[in-house]
Amino acid sequence: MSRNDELADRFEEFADRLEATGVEYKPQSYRRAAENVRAYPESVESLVADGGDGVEAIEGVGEALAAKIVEYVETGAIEELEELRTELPVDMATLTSVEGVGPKTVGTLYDELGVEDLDDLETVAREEKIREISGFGATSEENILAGIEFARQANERSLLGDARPLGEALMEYVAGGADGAVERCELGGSLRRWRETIGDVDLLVASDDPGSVVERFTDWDRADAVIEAGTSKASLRANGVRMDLRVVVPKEFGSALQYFTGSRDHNIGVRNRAIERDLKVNEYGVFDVSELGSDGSSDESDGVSDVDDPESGQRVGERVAGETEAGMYEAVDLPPIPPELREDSGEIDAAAAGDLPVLVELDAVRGDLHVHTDWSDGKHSIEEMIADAAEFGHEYVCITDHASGPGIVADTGLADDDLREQRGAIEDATAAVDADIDVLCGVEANIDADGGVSVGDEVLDDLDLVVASPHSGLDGDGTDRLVTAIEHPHVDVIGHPTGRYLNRRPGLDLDFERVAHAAAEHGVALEVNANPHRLDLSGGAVRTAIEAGATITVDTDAHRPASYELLRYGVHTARRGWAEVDDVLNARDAAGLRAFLAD
Ligand code: DGT
Ligand code: CA
Ligand code: CA
Ligand code: ZN
Repeated sequence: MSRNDELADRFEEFADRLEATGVEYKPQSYRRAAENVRAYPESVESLVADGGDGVEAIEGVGEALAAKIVEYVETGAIEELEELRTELPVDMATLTSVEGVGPKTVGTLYDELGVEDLDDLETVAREEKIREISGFGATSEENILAGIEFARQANERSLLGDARPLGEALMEYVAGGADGAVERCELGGSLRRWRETIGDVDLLVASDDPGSVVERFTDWDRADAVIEAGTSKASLRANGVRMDLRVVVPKEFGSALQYFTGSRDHNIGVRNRAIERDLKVNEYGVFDVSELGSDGSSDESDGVSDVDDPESGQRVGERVAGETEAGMYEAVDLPPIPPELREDSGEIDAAAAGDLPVLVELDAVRGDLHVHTDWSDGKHSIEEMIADAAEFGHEYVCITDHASGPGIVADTGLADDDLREQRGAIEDATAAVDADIDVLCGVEANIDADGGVSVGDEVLDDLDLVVASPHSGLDGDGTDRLVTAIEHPHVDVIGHPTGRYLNRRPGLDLDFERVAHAAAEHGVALEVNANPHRLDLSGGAVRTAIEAGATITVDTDAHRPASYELLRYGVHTARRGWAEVDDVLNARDAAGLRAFLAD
């Protein structure tokens, strides 16, 4: 998380707390400032360093907010926010993570029932006290109770989109130690496998001087607390995320990286292959134990072990690999397996048979087919979104503003007449932007409860591309609904097919195999929405889609130019679904894309 993101989070919390105490208008200006700070291309630190006035260059930041930014950058806290926290001692972020609980509700529940955290909320909901407060009923109480359980599981894990930048910042910092102690440095664990949520961040370092690496790690200025620090291991907490460091000697780096990348079940598969070959695999290396007794124990070591090392018994027999990860796999007669596949879902058999997929790469994606502008709920003009897509390197972009309908914020969705008018505006903007990019004219229509699409046929007929997405009624079985939308003659892409929101709501129940087969049959692409809150389709669903013969598309659903950068989360999610370049619609060139759309 960048400093701008941290500050934006503080401003959002500010807004929530003001709103909870009934303050009007002001919360809106904090939210707007939060959004602009998040999207601002320069870091607030550098703006502050340039002199206090620099931060006022950010839209929506006047004198008062500028002072708070300076205060935050200089002291790491905002006094007024601390006061608000004391006044209303509630766990705002966790409570509002319960679907259906907003800041106002948090304020009311605190005033009426003294609710401070999730446990309190659960207690009063179970005791049926919420329904007695005016404005609440039995239904909202039941919804809250259902939301609590989901929020509880969810709050334990961070989003990939938050943990990844945080992990990368830590890695860069640790690797940048001036004394050259770090020989290699990599992120491991679920972060390296690009899982959609992350329990903790694992950082692995190769060094002959673990002490100085541990010291640098624990000195990180973004750490809120050091949890523990040993001779070659340490843990800290930053932005609510636990981060583990492990330092190993360079010749064991490959085996340690393989081990700490996981998944656990994948590693068990690798270990079993090793046993069949009279080898022993662990975090220290691959060892030939054919000369040893059947229990694999031996006093012999490779010289690395010492009496202080309780694990030294793990370094037994003749060492045959460990320096590189590729060498680890080679020792058990396997090609290297990409981290995204290491989930014990057939990847070892596929690797052994020479059937590993050649996974799609970020660079292969040529365009974004799901982009919003200020015509609906985006924040930037058509022209800006086109120009920035070109700058990002895209060969084409499709403007897909929301059509009006349920689940779309009032007044932001476009009626049929607006869509007709927008077509001309997109053509004008395309002409005005001085960039070599192909612009398609599309829409994001709603999929109604019965699978109908919220835009007239005549308008749909005129558009280059139609994304249809579910935005409301996101519980219960949605299979028929999606299949009906797929069968619609004008629909080209199903956007965020399940409607899930990570850590908030699970989305539609789907017989996804049926959906995937329908999509394959009707030539409709299924989206991997790259927004880190969604990652919808999931990796598992991508795999089902591809096995059914369906095409996927990886899009950002950008509401601002900075969001084009989120594409990587979608691509790695597609890779977790074994996607190859030919499976991905927007990896085709513009002619190939248009041929798909014309079919
Ligand atoms: P997370 O942090 O919950 O998102 O998931 P991971 O996969 O990052 O798990 P973590 O941080 O507990 O451990 C990192 C890797 O280390 C894990 O993927 C596999 C390996 N590992 C950790 N503990 C064990 C263990 O008890 N047995 C085995 N076989 N591997 C382990
Ligand atoms: Ca981890
Ligand atoms: Ca860990
Ligand atoms: Zn959208």
